[in-house]
Amino acid sequence: SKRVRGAKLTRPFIIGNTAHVLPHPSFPNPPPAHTKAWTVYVRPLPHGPDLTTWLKKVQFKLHHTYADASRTIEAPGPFEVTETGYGEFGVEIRLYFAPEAGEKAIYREHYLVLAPYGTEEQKVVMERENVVRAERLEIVEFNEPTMEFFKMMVGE
Ligand code: SLL
Repeated sequence: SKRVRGAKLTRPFIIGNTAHVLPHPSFPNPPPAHTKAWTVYVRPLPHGPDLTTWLKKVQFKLHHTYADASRTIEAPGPFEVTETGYGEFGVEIRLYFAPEAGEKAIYREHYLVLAPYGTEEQKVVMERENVVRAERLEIVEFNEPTMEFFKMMVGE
């Protein structure tokens, strides 16, 4: 499809993880060496629009110590992986776009944060509530989008 010259579409999204210390009621009978449960995710902003107009598939590549280290989540998601384990590592994340975009997948890395961080006060709250959350805002840019994709995105 023809490209819209000079146009640029940008879309924000969140990449992050939550983590809990085990034992935890939501994660019964973890393997004995596992001390944490976590979820890594690609999400819309709070109250933000759904991502699935442009995001069709997310591949999360976990540490090789996991069976089936490559986890693929198709739209409509949720684009997340929940696991238990014992250590932090970088999750390799590939975002696959709507075919109309005519764009290759993009790559991001998210290093899992499993331990409380920040100020002493922040750490105390994380420990007390037994939840660590580490998120960052990401942006995807579509430069000179195809006409077809431009119409989909503007009409969303
Ligand atoms: C560390 N460099 O040792 C890191 C590696 C790997 C974490 C962490 C696997 C769990 C399973 C798991 O937690 N791997 O056995 O399925 O801190």
